[in-house]
Formats: sequence, structure tokens, C-alpha cells
Amino acid sequence: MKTIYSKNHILRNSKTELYGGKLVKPFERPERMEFIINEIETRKLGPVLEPTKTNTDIIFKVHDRKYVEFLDVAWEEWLKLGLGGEAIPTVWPSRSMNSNIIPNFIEGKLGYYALANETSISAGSTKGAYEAVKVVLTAAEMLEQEKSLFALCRPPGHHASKDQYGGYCFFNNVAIAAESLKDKGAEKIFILDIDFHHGNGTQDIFYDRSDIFFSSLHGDPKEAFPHFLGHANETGEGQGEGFNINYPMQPGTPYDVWTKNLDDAISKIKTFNPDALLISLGVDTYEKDPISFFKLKSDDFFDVGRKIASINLPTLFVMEGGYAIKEIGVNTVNTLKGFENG
Ligand code: Q9C
Ligand code: ZN
Repeated sequence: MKTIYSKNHILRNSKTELYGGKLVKPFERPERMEFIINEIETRKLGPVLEPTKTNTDIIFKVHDRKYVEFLDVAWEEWLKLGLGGEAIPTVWPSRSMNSNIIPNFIEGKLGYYALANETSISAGSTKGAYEAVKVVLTAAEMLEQEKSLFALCRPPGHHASKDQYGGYCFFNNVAIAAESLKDKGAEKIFILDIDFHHGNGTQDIFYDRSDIFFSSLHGDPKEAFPHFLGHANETGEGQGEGFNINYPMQPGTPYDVWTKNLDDAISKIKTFNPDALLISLGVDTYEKDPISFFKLKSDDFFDVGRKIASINLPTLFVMEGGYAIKEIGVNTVNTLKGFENG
């Protein structure tokens, strides 16, 4: 399997994450990619190629123009305040306030465009996020010639909605890939999100659509981030009714329980019969992940890949989360090798 990867992901390199009441070194850090690339090379998954697609205008099919413009200037505007630290929102349009008027001042804009405040914006963050879009667009374009591809995106994307960043995500890479495939003639796309966290951004973007089916296996939002979306009763709306399925699961969920839900999702994929399958691949379902609570073991990821291969569709894997850094490469490549040898 070919991997598309940009070394320029390093442009996204913030120093802080608000976690446990402290500013800590971010869980979503550049070294994650080094462990994955290393494992791809040692186990000879296939060539690692740089993105060739550099026009990212299709972003506007997924994200609001004003949101993208905000991300383009956020760091410069924050810098002008001369406060020294990284850009972190401190105020939101909460239920008792008015969220219809977008503030001019950066402090207000951060709260308007952020869905959480662990994702600090720093110099280069937005440029790094564009690199992940180039990676996923190059991979989507190549999917016409290849049975499967791995878009090694960083930063991840599935928490980013039409007009909000957070959960380490700025642009919704997998959603942008889906729009790109539709642009090239695909009629139906299925997005299966197996990251530990609910893909709230992807769900929100396609919630009223019947041509892009979204399904997610994740920690129950009553217990886990993003906390305010990902419940089982969210099934789509309007034209999209019936084209969204969530599988929230409890703390401590082991592979045998998790994989029954995967089997159910796979039966939905087969019935929907899409032109392509996009996998939001997070390996934070791993038992030793520092911020998650499922109990998948490294060997289980082979089986995940094998099951996805059995669906027998053009498949694009898009990297999302995974924070057990030492094992992130093994778990990712196990999934992809399981797919190839399945
Ligand atoms: N107590 C992705 O995996 N903070 N994002 C969680 C846990 C945010 C995860 C705090 C986690 C975001 C792409
Ligand atoms: Zn995650």
C-alpha cells in the first residue's frame, strides 16, 4: 500500500495543551509521525510519497469561508496582542448568550471558532493543517488507480466542523477527501470512523446528506471527548435521515465487544454499497492510550484491517488520533498489513 505523507506537518508544532488544569506538551505532537514512518519502512508497507496536489480550494466545499479566513490570520492577530503565549480561547457564546454576531477582536473570534480549548494555535499551525489537506487530496486523486491508500495526515481532522476547530483538528481531512471523490464522479461514499473519539465534525458536515454515509465507533460521549455529540440516537436529519450511525461504548470496552459493533457497521456499508470507503483511522482505541479507555491490543489491529478488507471496496485510510507514541507505528501498520494480507 502506498502512503502519502508531507514532512511539512512539522509546521504544526504548538508547545502547549490545556490538560488537567495545566499547560502540558501536546499529546498530538510531531514525533507521532516519526514512529509511523519508521514502522512503514521497517515492515515494507510500500512507498512513501509526497503530496503532488497543492490546490486546496475544495476546502470551501466543507468549511465556511469566514472560518478558513479566521484560521489564515488567527496567529498574526493573536501575536499583535504581545501576550507571549499561544492562542487559547477563554470565552464562548454559551447557551445564555448570542452566537449570531461574530466578534471582531481575536479573543472573541477564538471562542466563536473553537469547540474546545486544548488545541492551542501557534505560528505555522494553519500552514501545517493545509499540508494534511494536500496529503488527503493527493491520496483521493490516486484512489482511481489504487485499490487502497494511506493518507498519513497530521494534524488530524475528524473533530473539525464546518466552522469550528478543536480536538487537535483544524480542517476535516476525511470530509474533504469525500468531497473530492464526489467531484471526480463518485455517487456514494461511506465514512467509517474507528478513532476512539466520536467524529463530531464529520457527522455534522454530512448530517443532512444521503450520499455520504457516516458511522463512528467511539467512547460514549457521556464519558469521553467530545462529550456533546456521538449519541446512538443521532441518525441523520432531512435527506440524511438513516445515513448516520453511532456506536458509543463504555469505559473498558475490550476488542470482542468493540468488534461486534464493527461487524454491524460493515453490514451497513455492504447494504449502502458505496463507490468508495474512507476510514478515519485512529489507533487511540489501544489499551495503553494515555487519554482513551478502550482495551484493544496491538494484535487486534490486524483483525480490524482484515475485516475492512473483506468489504472489498476502494479504501482510503486517513490518519486521525493515537497517542501511545511508542506503539502508534505498530498499531497503525498492523491495521494496514491486516488489510493487505486479509
Ligand atoms: N481527558 C483526536 O483523537 N482532549 N483528538 C481529551 C481527555 C481532546 C482527540 C481529554 C482529545 C482530542 C483526533
Ligand atoms: Zn481520537
